[in-house]
Amino acid sequence: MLLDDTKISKAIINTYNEELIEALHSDVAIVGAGPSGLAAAYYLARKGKKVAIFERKLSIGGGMWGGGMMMNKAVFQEDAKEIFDEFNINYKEYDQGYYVANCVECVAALSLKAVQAGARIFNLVSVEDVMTKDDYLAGLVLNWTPVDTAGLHVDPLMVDARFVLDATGHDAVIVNQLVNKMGAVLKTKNGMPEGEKPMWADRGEEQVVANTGEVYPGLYVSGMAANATYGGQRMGPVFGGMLLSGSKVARELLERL
Ligand code: 48F
Repeated sequence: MLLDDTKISKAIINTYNEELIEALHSDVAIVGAGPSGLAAAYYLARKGKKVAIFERKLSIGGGMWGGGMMMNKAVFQEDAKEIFDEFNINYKEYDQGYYVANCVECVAALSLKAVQAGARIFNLVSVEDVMTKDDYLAGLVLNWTPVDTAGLHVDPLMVDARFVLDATGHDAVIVNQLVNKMGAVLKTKNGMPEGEKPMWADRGEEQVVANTGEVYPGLYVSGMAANATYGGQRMGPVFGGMLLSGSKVARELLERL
């Protein structure tokens, strides 16, 4: 059978466009396909919620590929074991309460489960701005990442969502946009992003779960973005808290949806 070259193009263009049009209105728009965003996407999509993830890089998985200092092993603790089991990720017990998994398997499993549950991932798409209505976060402003990289002056497109999840890691990009652009008052102690505190794995892991939640009407934070917003410690190459945070934010969002 002869393959028609332009039919290949048409298949890509039509299918992608259908998905992008679907993503104009989501239950939850997730910014960042790191471990916390992917875990949240899976738990939401598996309950039938409409989830779109926007990831600025070509690759998804955020900081999980690199383990610790590029040694691609993910350490996690007892509390997170149940979630690693849910994603069918293999691991070994290194010592009592310390488990080690392969980072490549982790990212692959998180992505596969999220996508097969129905979440749509748009990679190479950067969230460059937020969309507000009165005093709630109503949606996101998107552009192709290469537009930014090339410094092109190209206007974006907009999507809306019942809720937005900032899962952008250390930079807490959406939280900071909201504060810098419109002086939004957050649910933090002083109404501002508190900034991430130094390394303390044990405390950071507890805080990342405690800090996960709604930070402004319509906007939730998870993962490292939650600690950057609420002034939690960093925890470095231990990943249990990221998945626990993703699962917690999904539970809270499911109660609201
Ligand atoms: O940083 P990242 O992996 O976030 P996370 O889920 O996990 C943190 C850990 O990887 C690690 C750690 C563990 O102990 O501390 O750092 O909190 O993933 C964040 C993703 O968001 C994307 C970014 O490319 C990355 O894949 N991202 C950041 N800004 C934007 C964005 C943006 N403006 N638009 C779209 N994606």
